[in-house]
Amino acid sequence: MAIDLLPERFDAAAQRALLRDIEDVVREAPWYVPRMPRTGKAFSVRMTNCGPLGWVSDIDGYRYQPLHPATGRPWPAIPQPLLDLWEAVSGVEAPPEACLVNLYDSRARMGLHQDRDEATFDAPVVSVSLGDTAVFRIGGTTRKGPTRSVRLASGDVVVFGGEDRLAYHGIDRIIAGSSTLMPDGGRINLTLRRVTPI
Ligand code: MD3
Ligand code: FE
Repeated sequence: MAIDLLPERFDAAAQRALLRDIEDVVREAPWYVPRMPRTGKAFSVRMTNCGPLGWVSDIDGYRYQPLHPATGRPWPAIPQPLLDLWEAVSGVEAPPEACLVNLYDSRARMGLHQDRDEATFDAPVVSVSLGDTAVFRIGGTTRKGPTRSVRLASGDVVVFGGEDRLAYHGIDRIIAGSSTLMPDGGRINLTLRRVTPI
């Protein structure tokens, strides 16, 4: 499987519908500021989640939990278009358990990292980009070694599985003004994941 890029998997109308679904999620589960473990330094990205489990990061560490860290309420359900996408592209029978929602303004970045807080790496991570184009970087499974740069535009879907499930990756920058989907600009990325073994 490795990396499967599906350009504009969501057309303009589907992007607007998905953005409305995410606005509903954010009303129930407001954006929070993730912080680095130990140092407490704030991320430049704002986050929320939907699904049974949500990824959170604070001074105590990274983890998945069933409740919003600020409201104490369960995360809202994953919107149906995302469940349909997972069924179509993941190759996994079981539904996703977590959908992390990342919000980037034009200055936000995400440093090179691996996603390894899940108890299983068998299922792929499925990513959906909305709004301004991101300059995404992906390398191999060690921090050193070559990387390549890929632009992720609104409506693009990427499936990261197989040997690339543990690839180092990050967001170098956001290209301001590259999309009109979000009234104030910026980018939203959705990542669908399995957290526990199937
Ligand atoms: C490759 N998000 O939430 S999505 C993250 O655009 C994250 O917000 C970025 O990295 C974003 O952890 C990149 C693409 C992505 C997501 C997960 C991956 C690529 C991945 C997991 C393994 C390999
Ligand atoms: Fe990641």
